[in-house]
Amino acid sequence: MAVFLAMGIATANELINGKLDTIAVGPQNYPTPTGWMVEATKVISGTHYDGCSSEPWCNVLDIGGYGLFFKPFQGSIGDEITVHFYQDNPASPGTKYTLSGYAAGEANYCGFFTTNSPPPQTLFVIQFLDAGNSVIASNGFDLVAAGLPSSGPGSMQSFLFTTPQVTAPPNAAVVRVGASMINAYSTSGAQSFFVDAFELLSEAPPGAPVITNQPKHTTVSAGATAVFTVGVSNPAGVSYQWQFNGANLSDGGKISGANTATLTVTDVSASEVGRYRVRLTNAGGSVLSSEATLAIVGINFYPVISITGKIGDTYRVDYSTALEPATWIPLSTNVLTSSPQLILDATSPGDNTRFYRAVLLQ
Ligand SMILES: [Ca+2]
Repeated sequence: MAVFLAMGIATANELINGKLDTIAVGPQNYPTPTGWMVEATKVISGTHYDGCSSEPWCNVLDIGGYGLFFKPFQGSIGDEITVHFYQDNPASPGTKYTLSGYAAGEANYCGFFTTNSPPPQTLFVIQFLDAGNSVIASNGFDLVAAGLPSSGPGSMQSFLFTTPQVTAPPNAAVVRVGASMINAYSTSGAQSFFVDAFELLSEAPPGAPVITNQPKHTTVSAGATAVFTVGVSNPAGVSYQWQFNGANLSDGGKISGANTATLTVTDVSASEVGRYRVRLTNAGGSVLSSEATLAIVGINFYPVISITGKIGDTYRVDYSTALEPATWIPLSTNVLTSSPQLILDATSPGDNTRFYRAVLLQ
């Protein structure tokens, strides 16, 4: 296993879809990971839409997922291809970051050779942008120098690369991380480069909010209310911004408390199921909570009525929610094909109590 220097790490993965397992067709010709950007250009030909794609055979860790397949063969000497793959997240000055991820090349990948000019580069990248979206600091970590394996996707899972820790400079508003393949060109066969399963970990600066209680995974029944809370040891001057699947929430509809320590989600349905987290900010910096999932569970017990009688006879099953007085409501009419015959009451979970009777029909 090849590693960069790993430093102290404080919080959970800040990336959305860091494992690259959720994919969609965007501006590129083929599916790429959602929540991530791809910028590919060739020196002469210009913008290119097939510099990389999501593929199942370069996936690591989670069965059934995808990794990212970089395509140096789309370039040529003199018309080299450069592919930047990245995700942007909010950052605050003084926060320290490390990026880790899995990577591998194939034996003939151009990045293993330095004879061309300009030479190819194969990097993990951590950049910082200011509020105007201008890059104010750029850190590239050379994967080949760090021991990028050359045995293709099969070698990826043994090579988790972790960058040195870098600090967001003054005026940093955004941290941009990912992988870049620069000045790449076609060689012959077995020449690709792969990445998967990124984690961006941060360490907030002194004075930033300190989380003492992380939001917890929550399971409710459909239509119920879910509550997420975060605890902070230094709450003075802290502002809160809750997120759902990485996007900022605001109050309204089913959501309240989006800018407080407690987020309330009412009338939970499938569209509210997902990942919740909160960003806490004060004058000292900002910190992101770990993710808590919201799930719906419906566990119900269904009564089964057993009728013993003559095969071919017809029974109506009635139910009532009380016995004195009883108001019998027909549930089903059944011709016995066996004895006893079992009849499930799938409508029962709405009532706390039900009584049943079977009536032989003449
Ligand atoms: Ca993956």
